[in-house]
Amino acid sequence: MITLYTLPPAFGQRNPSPFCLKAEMALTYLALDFESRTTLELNNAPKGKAPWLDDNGIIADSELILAHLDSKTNGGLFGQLTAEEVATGTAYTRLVEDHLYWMIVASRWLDEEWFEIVKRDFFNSLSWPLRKIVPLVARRRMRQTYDLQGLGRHSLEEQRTFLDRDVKALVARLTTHDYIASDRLTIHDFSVASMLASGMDNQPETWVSAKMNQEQCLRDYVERVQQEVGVYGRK
Ligand SMILES: N[C@@H](CCC(=O)N[C@@H](CS)C(=O)NCC(=O)O)C(=O)O
Repeated sequence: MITLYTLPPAFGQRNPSPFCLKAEMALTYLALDFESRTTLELNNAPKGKAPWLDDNGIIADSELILAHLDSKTNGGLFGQLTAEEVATGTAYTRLVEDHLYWMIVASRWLDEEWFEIVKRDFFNSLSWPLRKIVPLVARRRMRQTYDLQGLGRHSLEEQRTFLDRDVKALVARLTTHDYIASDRLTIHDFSVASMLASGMDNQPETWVSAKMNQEQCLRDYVERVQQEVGVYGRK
């Protein structure tokens, strides 16, 4: 049996991790039998991050998981794609996973009011005094990571202008195409729609959710992909 390790529900979402949701979509799309196990204990995770997969061996990282599933199913994910679909899909995937993602994380962890939700959903089950200490240590690490990534060096106003450009690029693409890589559903939609779902469906809205939710074509796209695959990030 294949086991997918993911984060537990949080922030009003069934699956708050875009990378975990993407892996879940791929497994479901391929109609593979699998079970999900949720954990917040990432210190002992194979690469310190979720998701990871146990399929007679451990595969950690959503992109590596998709590559593994593709070869396991003889090209079930990438096999039918044109070179242009792969190129466009990869470029948009990098945009959302290596740029937009960091603002989604920062809007949850580094906003003073929203950090209360992170504490409630991720750390409330810890015993005293860990409940007090662990969130502060985790948040300091998150701040350092955001700073090293580079976005964390900018003012919030400047970060909003970066978000604006990412959203404009996605809107431009998705007003002229039903899916991100072409006019049909591909593996790249699992990456992009999962990321947008994670960004949009936070309850209450973060500053990133508020911006994204203004764009009806993004909402329609996320809904279309989730419906087609039958896997939803929201509850
Ligand atoms: N490149 C990785 C990214 C995974 C990732 O960043 N996962 C987040 C949850 S959305 C995580 O586990 N973060 C914990 C940490 O960085 O300490 C993938 O595609 O799987």
